[in-house]
Amino acid sequence: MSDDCIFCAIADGDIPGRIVHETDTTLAFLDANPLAPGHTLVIPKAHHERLNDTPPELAADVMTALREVTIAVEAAVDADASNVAFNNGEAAGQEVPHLHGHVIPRFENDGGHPIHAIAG
Ligand code: D5M
Repeated sequence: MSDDCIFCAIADGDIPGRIVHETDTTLAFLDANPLAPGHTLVIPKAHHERLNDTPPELAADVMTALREVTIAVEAAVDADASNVAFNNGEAAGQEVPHLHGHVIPRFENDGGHPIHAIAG
């Protein structure tokens, strides 16, 4: 838990999140500013700012959760594909300093390039 971290607050149940998946070490919830229907974030429950300072076993847990969430979200919104991405550090566009992977559903001919939108 890190004071003033909005994603820690969601993980602790102190502020609401639209939670779609949970394991002992990870949580997934809908993005508050979705770039596509079903845009979901996957976080470690423990506070780590970015991939570089996340313990390898926990990073593996996040990747496993990302895979499960990607499969479920694509099915839920009938997507054709998805962008699965991290903004890893402020200069790379990371706005919330608690590691999170984006799952952004994509559709044939959707005309968007959300990987650019999340990278700021
Ligand atoms: O992405 C940060 C993402 O976090 C951005 O897509 C909005 C989302 N966000 C911010 N606050 C919330 C809350 N409270 N619930 C759900 N989603 C939220 P980044 O990669 O850091 O630019």
